[in-house]
Amino acid sequence: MKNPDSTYHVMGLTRYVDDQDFPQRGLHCVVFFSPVAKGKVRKLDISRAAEVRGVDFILTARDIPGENQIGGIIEDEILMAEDEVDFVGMPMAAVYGRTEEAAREAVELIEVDIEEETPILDPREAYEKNELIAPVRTFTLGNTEEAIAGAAYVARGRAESGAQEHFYLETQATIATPTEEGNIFLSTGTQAPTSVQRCVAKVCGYPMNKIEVDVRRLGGAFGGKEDQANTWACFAALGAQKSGLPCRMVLRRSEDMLATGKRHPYSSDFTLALDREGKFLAYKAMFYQNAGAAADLSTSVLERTLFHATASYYVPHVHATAASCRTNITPNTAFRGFGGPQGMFVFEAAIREASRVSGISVEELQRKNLLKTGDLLSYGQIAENARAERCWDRALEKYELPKRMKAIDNQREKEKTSGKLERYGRGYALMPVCFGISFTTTFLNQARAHIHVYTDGSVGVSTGAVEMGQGVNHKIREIVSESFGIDGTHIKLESTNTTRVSNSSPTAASSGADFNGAAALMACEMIKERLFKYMASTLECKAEDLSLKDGRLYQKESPCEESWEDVVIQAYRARVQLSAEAHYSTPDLHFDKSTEKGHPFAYHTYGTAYFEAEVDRLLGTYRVEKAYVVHDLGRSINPLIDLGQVEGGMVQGIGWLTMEEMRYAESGRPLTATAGTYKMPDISSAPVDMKVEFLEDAYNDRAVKGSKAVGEPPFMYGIGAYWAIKRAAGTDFCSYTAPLTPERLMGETRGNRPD
Ligand code: QUE
Ligand code: MOS
Repeated sequence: MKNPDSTYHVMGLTRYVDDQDFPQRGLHCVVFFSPVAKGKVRKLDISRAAEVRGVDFILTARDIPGENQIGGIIEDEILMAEDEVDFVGMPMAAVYGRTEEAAREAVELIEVDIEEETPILDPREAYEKNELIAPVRTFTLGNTEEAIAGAAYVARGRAESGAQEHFYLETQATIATPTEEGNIFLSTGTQAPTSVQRCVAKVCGYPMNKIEVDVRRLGGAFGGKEDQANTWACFAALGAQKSGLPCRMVLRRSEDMLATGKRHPYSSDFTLALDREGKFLAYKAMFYQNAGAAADLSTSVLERTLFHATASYYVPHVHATAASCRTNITPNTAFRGFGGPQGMFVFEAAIREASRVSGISVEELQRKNLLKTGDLLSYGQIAENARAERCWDRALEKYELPKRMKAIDNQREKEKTSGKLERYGRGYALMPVCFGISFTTTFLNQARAHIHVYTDGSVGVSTGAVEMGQGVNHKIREIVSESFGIDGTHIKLESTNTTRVSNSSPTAASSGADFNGAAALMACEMIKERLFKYMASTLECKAEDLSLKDGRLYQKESPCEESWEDVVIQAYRARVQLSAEAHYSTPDLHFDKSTEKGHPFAYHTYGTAYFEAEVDRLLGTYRVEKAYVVHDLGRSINPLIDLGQVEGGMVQGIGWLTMEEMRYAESGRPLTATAGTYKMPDISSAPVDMKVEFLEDAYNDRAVKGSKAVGEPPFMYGIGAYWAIKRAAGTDFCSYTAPLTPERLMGETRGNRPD
């Protein structure tokens, strides 16, 4: 079934937050950001700004009626600075004007005097100074030291991965409208409507029931609107609360890039021990996460790094420690993969180092150690129905990879023997992915759906899922359409609204369709059961014999007189309830943080990607030419949507490790916080030749209708592109540092390590 959203997107008819009509009398909020990364606030003078024509009022920390506190997991983040500033881009004051221009003019006139202190930018330095967001965590399995002592080869090294800007097309945006009795309605761009509701209530000093959050759709999010939408919703709400007028808060691109958190940079140490045949024996790792100035979701991100520390491989002895380190940059946040990519990147680096010290090829090490069904993971869960080997082997066969790899190896051999380097070098890499599906915070694995069948047979569906371009609404439409046996055009996906579906988890962790789709299916079943019971009584047949298909009622295999619409109106007249609410919670999940063991994931998603890259060794430029993937999606609910997720995720992953570089001056000021200074991957950086096969015969009995979650896992394929480029340049074993920008690659080919 075609996703109707695609038509509206292409025609430019889709409406985002700032496309709504905004009343002329409404206020526009513009925030004043700290220009300093760390220091004591001596003076914050808003007097000149307040005199600007068209400015109604300016709020600072002490004007907040509720709490100046927006921390979600840990209460360590304030909305506006008080006596100190912790990062460049920290909100210090909010100006509310009759026009955006007036508010911007006023912001320029705010004066601050900040006693500057030396900021901490490096997570290792923060760790040394004991600047930790939370106590370190360690996952252990077996006896690592003993295994390392008895190993044939031991590889040691260090790996670095960088930040990543989400670059959602729609910047952070909220319109807050006061309704009666001081209540506030927020139309906002968030992945977590309940989180916005809770946060705004706290800052406004209200109970949650006075705040209604409504989300139609987002123009992209990628994790960047999970916790970080709260801040901007609070500013809009505060303005509406104080003035009684609608209030609009929409960030400019440069403000968004300056003030919102990114993917966490990591600096990591690894030790990988193997036996003579190349079997992994033990893995030791220490991860230093650059959390930024406050916790945000960092501790959960850190946890996922540990869950994915050994990537797609079985390692019998593991000792992985991770520290969330407080620094003076924007609090970093969720970003597709949520710490998983950072962990897996380090392990893939360890494999390269292991290949260097053992002389065993990277691909042999990878294939030999892939997870198998029954393998025990460091966190106590056993890999069930592991499809790592199936995906790998299928990729080799389907894309004739041994032949391809051989041809590239031959060029390299020729260069080695002749001692003459060609200008253009080619390289390949395989990247297996295994990603655990579920929120690792167990209680978040729940969702609700509310379905109305109207008397004309049309259907309205509300869930806690937020549509952000990933197609979750359409997947749910497909599920409802199949269950009721009616065409998708009769089914409307309502906005995500906290008054219709409450206490929703963020749409995150790749599980929006899993949970909300399952809840929607349950609600459909409840309504169907009532309809069949009633129709069985009028038709004098058994309810079990009735079904709905092609817009019609069926008794056993034969169509009845009654269409779907007839059934609905007859049931209504017989006073049958035509609405249902259902609650889904993922079964069998548990995790004990005191032992770091349990069963945190409903299942794992697997896949393998093969990359070929070409490097111009003279210029340091490169192209990722081929990306061939075999991905396990279970039984896809909508293959076209899933294909888009796999391709898009992969390109985003390539961007993270190759061209996207967030740089900071020593003062802590970001140097690349504009669209003009930060290089995003685009259509021309996508692999020219991209092929994706979904693993066949791959039904998954742990998610709705046999499907598998798709959002995050493909991101990590991008790691393979990094290694393909390095091999093409002949620097595969030289400095495991990302992003691999052309200038870094040049440095590496010249033998100097820029880092
Ligand atoms: C992927 C994940 C998680 C996630 C987001 C992802 C995850 C998780 C959370 C989380 C935890 C606590 C919160 C919250 C979200 O988010 O595992 O809002 O308060 O626990 O993209 O795996
Ligand atoms: Mo998350 S990184 O919002 O799935």
